[in-house]
Parts: sequence; structure tokens; C-alpha cells
Amino acid sequence: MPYRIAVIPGDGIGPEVTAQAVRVLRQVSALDPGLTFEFEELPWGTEHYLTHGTMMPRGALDYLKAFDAIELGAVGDPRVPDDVTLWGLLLPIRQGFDQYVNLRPVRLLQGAQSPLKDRRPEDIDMLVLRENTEGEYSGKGDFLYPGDRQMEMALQTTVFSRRGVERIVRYAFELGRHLGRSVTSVSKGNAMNFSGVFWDRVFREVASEYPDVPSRSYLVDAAAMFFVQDPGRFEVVVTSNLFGDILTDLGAGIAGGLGFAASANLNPERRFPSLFEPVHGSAPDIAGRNIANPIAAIWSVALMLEHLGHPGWSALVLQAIEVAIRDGERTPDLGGSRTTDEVGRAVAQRLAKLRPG
Ligand code: GGG
Repeated sequence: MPYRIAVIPGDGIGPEVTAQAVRVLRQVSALDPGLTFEFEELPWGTEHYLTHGTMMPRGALDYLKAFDAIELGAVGDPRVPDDVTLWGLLLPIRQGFDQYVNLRPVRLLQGAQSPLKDRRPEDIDMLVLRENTEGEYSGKGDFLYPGDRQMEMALQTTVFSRRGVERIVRYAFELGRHLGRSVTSVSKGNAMNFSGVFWDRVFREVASEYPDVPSRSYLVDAAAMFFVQDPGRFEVVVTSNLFGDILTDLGAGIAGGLGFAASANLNPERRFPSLFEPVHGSAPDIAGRNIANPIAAIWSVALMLEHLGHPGWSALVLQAIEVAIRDGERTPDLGGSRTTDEVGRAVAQRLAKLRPG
């Protein structure tokens, strides 16, 4: 049976980079006829919003439920406020499908260049686990006294539930144990005297159940500094929604840029499909020019292959990316002159050389 993959190219450079991710999956299938995919492209995003008033049709989540996985490009368009596009598509899927683990590898690939002096691939290799359904991105809040210049205020409610914190922390410890890696919690338990204190307490409780897994906690400000100064001290990192969002952009920065930042939104219980995406947004300034870096999108399908139970192919796709970069197959953001399409083709070709069909 083929895997059914929903492809939501979305906005801006989304269609260009997802096309390359799909190309690489097709190549995997060509090399391994036992592994087949059926793709369905869903034209959801800002154009859908401008025509129909919603980013995705009513019943979209019910429709998506039937798929084995979802590949998303990007959301965001200057014609529509960013909170409308994000809350119209990506965040409802994460919450609705209980994709509470946002796994973001921060890894300096062979051939990529860190802006940090003398850093080698073995110095930057961590897995950041961002809580993905609540926290600072609960979506709860209010505008009070709107338009009243004396009184108006915005309330943004941060929600940390016992279930929500415990399950992401537990996921981190299970992963740490499985990989033989330490787990670092990042929070802000001094200034955030309710949510931060609670997070730290739950982390300590869960940590006590895993005495074989080394663990430590950092305040988010200190963690940000150490990401730059000494990234090697991080192996598995677990943190809240907002902190994870910010720290993984910083992580992308030290690992060569957003072009190398991939992301898996996982429902570990597999009650719902998981969603895979590049971390970057829609980059409207370069959309349609065939110069966007497709590596993050291609890496995201490597994460998808791993989730679907094909770790060998996942590793090979990553290896093909590394060989292609080393061979100089780079888009302009990496100082190269290759197009999006050429880089996608180069990765697919390297894959065929690594594992001939
Ligand atoms: N690749 C999907 C995308 O466009 N992401 C941009 C974004 O703003 N994401 C917010 C988030 O990851 O929480």
C-alpha cells in the first residue's frame, strides 16, 4: 500500500521548496519500489483565504485525517496579517492533531558553514523538542477596551497543563535514554513565577524517574548565550512553545542559516497524521524566482521517512544533502548560484549514487 501524503505548498516560496521535497520522495520510491507514495496537493493558504475567506476549507482536518503524513511548505503573505494566516492553517493543524512534539534538529551538516569560529559538525548536533500545542501559543487571550487610548490592553494567556508539560518532558527523556544523550530543560523559572516554576517542578519530577539520563536546566537567556558560546553542551533540549521557536532560529543561525532548519510536528501516539515542514517562512521577497534553498524542506521529508519507519532512507537522504552541498550545489543564500530546482535535482542524483536501485 502506498503512503498517502498530503502536500500543502502554501504561500511564497512554499510551492518551490515542497516540489523539491516531493521530488526526493519520488526518487526514494524509484530506488526502492517497495516504498511507494501517493501525493495529493491541497491548494490551501493565502490565495484560498482571499477567494473563500478561510486559509483552508471547512472540514479540512477531517479530510487530512485519512493521510499518513502531511508535508507543508510555508504560510505568510504581506496581503494578510500574519496572525490570520498562521492561526488559519498551521497552528490549528498542530493543535487539532495533537502534534505536541515539535522536533527540530540543530545540526551542522558536513559541507555547511557555521558563522561560529572553528566549529565542526560534531560541535553542533542537538535535537530541540518544542512543546507544540499550548504554552505561550495557546491562542487564548483578549483585547480589552479596544480603541480606548487610556485603558486598552492586550491579554495573552500562557497555558501550561500538567498533561502538556509532562508528556513533552517524558518524550525528551525517552529520546535521551534511547540515544544515550543528556536532556537539557530550558525555561524561565525566576521571572515566570507560575508557568516557569511549574515547568521546572514537572521537569525535576520526570527527571527523577530517569536516573540513567544526565539532565540539567537553564534559564532561557543563559541557554541563548550557550547556544552561541558552547553549543556542544546541548544534546536533547526540551522547552516551551515560544522559547523553542526562538531558540531554534538561533540554532539555525549557528548551523548555517534557516535553509538548514527542518521540523517535524509529531503526534507520537499516531492517532493523527504528523506534519513535516521547513522551519522557515514564506520569504515573499524571493518567491517565484527559483532561488529559495530547498534543503530544509528536503530534510523535513527525511524526518518524515524516519517517522514512517524507514530510518535507513532517512539517513541516506541526509547524506545525499551533505554530498550535494560539499559538491557546491548551493543556492545564493549559501553563496552559490544554483537554482532551487537544480539543488533538488542534485540531491536526488546523489541519492541514486549512494543507493543505486
Ligand atoms: N514552514 C511553515 C512556516 O511558514 N512557518 C513560519 C512560522 O511563522 N511558523 C511559526 C511556528 O513555527 O510556530
